[in-house]
Amino acid sequence: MASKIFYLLGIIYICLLDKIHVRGQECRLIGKFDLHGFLESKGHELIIGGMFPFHFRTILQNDSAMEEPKSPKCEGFNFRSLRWARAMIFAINEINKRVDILPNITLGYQIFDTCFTISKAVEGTLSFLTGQNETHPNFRCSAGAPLAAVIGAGGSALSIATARILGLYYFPQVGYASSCSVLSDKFQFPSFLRTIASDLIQSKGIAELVTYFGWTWVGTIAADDDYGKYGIKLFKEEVEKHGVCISFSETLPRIYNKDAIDKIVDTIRKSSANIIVIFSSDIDLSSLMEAIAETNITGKTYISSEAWTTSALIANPKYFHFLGGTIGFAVQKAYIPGFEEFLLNIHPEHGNDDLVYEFWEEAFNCTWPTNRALFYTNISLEAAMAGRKRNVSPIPCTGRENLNTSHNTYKDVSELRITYNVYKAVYTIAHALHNLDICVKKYGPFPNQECANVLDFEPWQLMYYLKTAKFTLFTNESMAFDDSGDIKGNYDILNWQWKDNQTMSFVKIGNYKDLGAGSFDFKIINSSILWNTPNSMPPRSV
Ligand code: TCR
Repeated sequence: MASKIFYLLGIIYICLLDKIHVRGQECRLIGKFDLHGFLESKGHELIIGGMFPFHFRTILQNDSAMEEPKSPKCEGFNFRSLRWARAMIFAINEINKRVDILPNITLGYQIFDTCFTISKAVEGTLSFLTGQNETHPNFRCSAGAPLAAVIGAGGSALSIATARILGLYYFPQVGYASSCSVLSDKFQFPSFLRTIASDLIQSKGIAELVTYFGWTWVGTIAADDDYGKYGIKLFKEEVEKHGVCISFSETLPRIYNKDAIDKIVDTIRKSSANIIVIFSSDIDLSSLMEAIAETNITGKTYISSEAWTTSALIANPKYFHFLGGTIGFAVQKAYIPGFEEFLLNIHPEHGNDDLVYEFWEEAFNCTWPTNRALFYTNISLEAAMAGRKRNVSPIPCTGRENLNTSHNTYKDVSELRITYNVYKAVYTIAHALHNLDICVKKYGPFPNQECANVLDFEPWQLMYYLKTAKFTLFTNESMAFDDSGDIKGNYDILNWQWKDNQTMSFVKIGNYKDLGAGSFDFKIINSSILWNTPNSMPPRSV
């Protein structure tokens, strides 16, 4: 029964591999937010793991064979992914307060930073599964309570790498942004499910859009990862069936390379194709956009894949003159009641968490002395700055900076799409655990009609309940997974229209929905499209 003990929930354990000790031992806390939420413990605890790209990249380190290799540090703070992680915590808090889902279980979380790199994601996965000196997976005891499932790992390349490891143990993983079609292959990724549809559907949709407007000559650009390459491959296969020709196919460099970017810009300039389809994350695309902005290339219409359709990084005023009129696919969005207040309720003084300090410093362009105690003893800013690796602002943070008046992607709740997928992933796991918990003795799904025990189950037992999970979200949207662990694709088609010189608005001009059995609902409202062409008419690309 629910115990009446109140205690502080919401400790986010972001543990480094070299520091993590599982089996209930010490786990170095480098992230701890949300210390102001008091929740009634419902009794036993289960942990959900999470992986998010809080940083854009790892810092390249000098290779030295003379010392023990260290896990690289990361840089480039990613506001958007902090919002995703906070959505995970928000959903967990919501479920913990509910009496109709898991009434006797309190969910906790353990979250790792993938730094947008495969190696960090793999490192996090191994930390989930093992202890410091352990070679055997130990997923029942991670972070003091049993680890039930993992959410993540973000981009497809990262999920593919981590799903191969987790799949060995049939350990449940629920992706929120990994849309690459290969992840549907259950021989390779037996324990992977996702709350985002496979790009198979999106690529078909983009192909349908291209043929709808009669464009027969298009260029393509792909990120140099599984997402970009498979997305463009499927798109090409689809359009070629309709006689569309590919004028050029370029791949974005993974690591910034000026010559490679200049070559792509040159190809775009020389090509007579006016339609350019780009499958890439916004992070990988930003250097190309930066380079195009420095040229006078206009008159092209870009077709965006879901990962950059509503990206604040790309929908930036400095790119408006050539990106207005972009058409893109986007997954369903939702307004999540209470989430905005939850996002704003973040402050470094609520817990001494490196990630929140970093967030604050980046959001307000100021420097917080190394820790709170030092701050209050008036340590000099120079002393605080010494020992910092990243560039810091010479302005000290006061703690009175106001998040309400700052502009950043973290607190922008107007386009909760991947954020909503994270929320769905948490609910999927909670519903599966709940169904496992309410199994009636002698009527269970396992051999001899056995049930599993929610306090001591095997990963494959939870997999059964995840695959069969069916529930309705507060938006009335129903969730269910097919045999590949996929959900049905349902996209908004958005058009980039600038409102003034400050903001780009993403106007819905249609939709593309998988109705099942090979049929799709494709709708476009031509009259609401803004075309960035001299005569404001649809471009021709033949
Ligand atoms: N699938 C991409 C990653 C990704 C993403 C996003 C990243 C998607 N949507 C939005 C940042 C923001 C879709 C992948 O790699 O599978």
